[in-house]
Amino acid sequence: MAKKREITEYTIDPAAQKMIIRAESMGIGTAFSRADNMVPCNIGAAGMCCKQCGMGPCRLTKNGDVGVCGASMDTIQARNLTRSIAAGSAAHSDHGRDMAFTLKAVANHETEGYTIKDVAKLRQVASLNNIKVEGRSPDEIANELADLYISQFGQQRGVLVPTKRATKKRQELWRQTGVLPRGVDREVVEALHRTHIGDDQDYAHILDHAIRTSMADGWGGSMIATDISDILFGTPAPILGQANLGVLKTDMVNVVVHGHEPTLSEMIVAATQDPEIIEYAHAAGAKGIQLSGICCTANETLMRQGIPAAGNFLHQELSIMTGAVEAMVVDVQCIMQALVELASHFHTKIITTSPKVKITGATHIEFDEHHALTVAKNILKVAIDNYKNRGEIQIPDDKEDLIPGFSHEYINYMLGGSYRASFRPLNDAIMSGRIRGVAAIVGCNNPRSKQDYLHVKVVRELLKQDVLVVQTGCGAIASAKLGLMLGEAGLDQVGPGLREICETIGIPPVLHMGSCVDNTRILTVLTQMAEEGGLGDDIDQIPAVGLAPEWMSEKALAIATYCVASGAYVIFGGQSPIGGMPDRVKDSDHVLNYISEGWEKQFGGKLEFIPDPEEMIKASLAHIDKKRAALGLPAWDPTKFGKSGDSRMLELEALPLEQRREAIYG
Ligand code: NFS
Repeated sequence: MAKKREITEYTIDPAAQKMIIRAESMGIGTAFSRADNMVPCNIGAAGMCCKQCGMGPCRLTKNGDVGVCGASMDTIQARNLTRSIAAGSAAHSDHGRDMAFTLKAVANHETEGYTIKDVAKLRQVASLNNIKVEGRSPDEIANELADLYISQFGQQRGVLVPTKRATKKRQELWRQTGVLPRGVDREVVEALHRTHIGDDQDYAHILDHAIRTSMADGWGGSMIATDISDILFGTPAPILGQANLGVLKTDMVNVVVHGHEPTLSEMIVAATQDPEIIEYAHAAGAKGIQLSGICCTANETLMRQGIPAAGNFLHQELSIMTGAVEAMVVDVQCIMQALVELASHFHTKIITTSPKVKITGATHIEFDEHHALTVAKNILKVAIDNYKNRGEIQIPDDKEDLIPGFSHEYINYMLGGSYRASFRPLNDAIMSGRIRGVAAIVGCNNPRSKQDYLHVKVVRELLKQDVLVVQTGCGAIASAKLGLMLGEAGLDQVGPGLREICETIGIPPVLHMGSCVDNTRILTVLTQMAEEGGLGDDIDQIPAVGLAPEWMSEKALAIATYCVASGAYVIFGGQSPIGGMPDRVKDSDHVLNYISEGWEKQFGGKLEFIPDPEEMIKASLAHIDKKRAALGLPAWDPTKFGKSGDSRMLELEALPLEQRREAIYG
């Protein structure tokens, strides 16, 4: 039975609540109301339905049921999960491929508007890949690097080159378990082949290929995407930004960029600064152009340019509900088809730009890197021309400042400065127990759970327990909207040991590390922590955990799987897509157990689905403490720390002079 939830059950974000109320008063549906009306199929939701061929769909609902071809529950669940992981890996990796083509075109001066912004990163990445840098121009280096990276997608034999950045031990483990990815496309194609009717039928064997497919993403396409984005647009470093719908402006042309690939959004950023465009906006009666982002496009432009984020996944419709958006410009991934119908109630133009993504009823202005700046300017002119059509607007005033931009290079630098950049201080802080462990809290919003609630609940609780939090994707925007990413703003809510570290280094307790493809930055940080020493010799020994409390996309499943392959314990909230119905159907939990215990035996990492946030937090802390104990580190003790840093300074300042001297000099 469909059940309508209260507004406060939809989201904890006050800006979102206001826009949902507006939608309801206008009789407009949103993902929240559609989720209420759409009762999910419980058999499909548990991964117990196979629709891979025309003899079905086969729904296995009783003990011993098999499909028409004889496929067992285990095989069907393994196929379903593997296909999702293949789709997620394909999406990230195709993004990486486009970045590689753009790098090639930039190196050959075939593009308009792009340059190689970060030559230092180009040289560093080239050196990592044994490409000669001495005595060569950036274009020459970029040409060779682009060729190498383009070749990774169609490579048939050998090993993807980014896998060589893992620890030696991990590479050896991958070799022994036979999961080293050979080529990005090859692994995705093989995943689809193996899960076709009548192919691979041993569920463990299918799932081990799911590992290899996901690695083609994390240690392949996504890592390539991050490398090239940094080379072309600059490696992120801390910068001031803002987040939430309050960033939209009443007296400016609001253009919202939504999707994933920074090639388009970076050029739109550049075009907004063009005098001709600014003049065009003034002539239309606007004070200028206010650019903001949604989803990972928001993260890309926020991290590098400080362009404000209008919100995360569930804000795409809500930003249009303000009535103040002249154009929403989208490229690929996480774009709801509902946008066009929703926009028809307002003046907003939905502009698709990718040759891969068209939406019926949207305006298509195809993006082409060879004329990037011209296309970006044309898009902005369409938005400006639309300013006069604005009706009644309602922009919530909710917004928060934040400091994003914590690339792995910057984290390394901030810990030791230019001359002794190193992960040593972070490792030391974990070893001493000031920092209990590290949690990467990432992933989507899902309208089936209260927007941002699980993200923020888990983040807040782990911070209190001295766990340093790093974030990407829509999870990062959730914390940004709540003000947890601004220097000392969140520090009164964190444990004493973690507070000391944040005060000493001058960082927020929650570090924004970028978009979802930038989860590869987290792999890099963990690898460098392992190599630094003191925390074991591989990722699976580090007191760390990965969480995606509100996941919904297949990309999230791909990320989870490559993190497991890398040795991480990954916890997802919500429902498992292969959860089975162990209470009703005996043995419908083999796959669920295999991706947990089975993968842990092989890779030291595991994937689990834990819907209850309290249990999620408990499991995270138990894992962190177990890893601390295995390393022989002191058990976490919150009473030991907090007597240094800013809090100690404040205490001393409050003392009379004599006592202060006494306290300092003894
Ligand atoms: Ni990630 Fe980015 Fe957000 Fe989920 Fe979608 S935007 S790639 S998939 S919804 S975190």
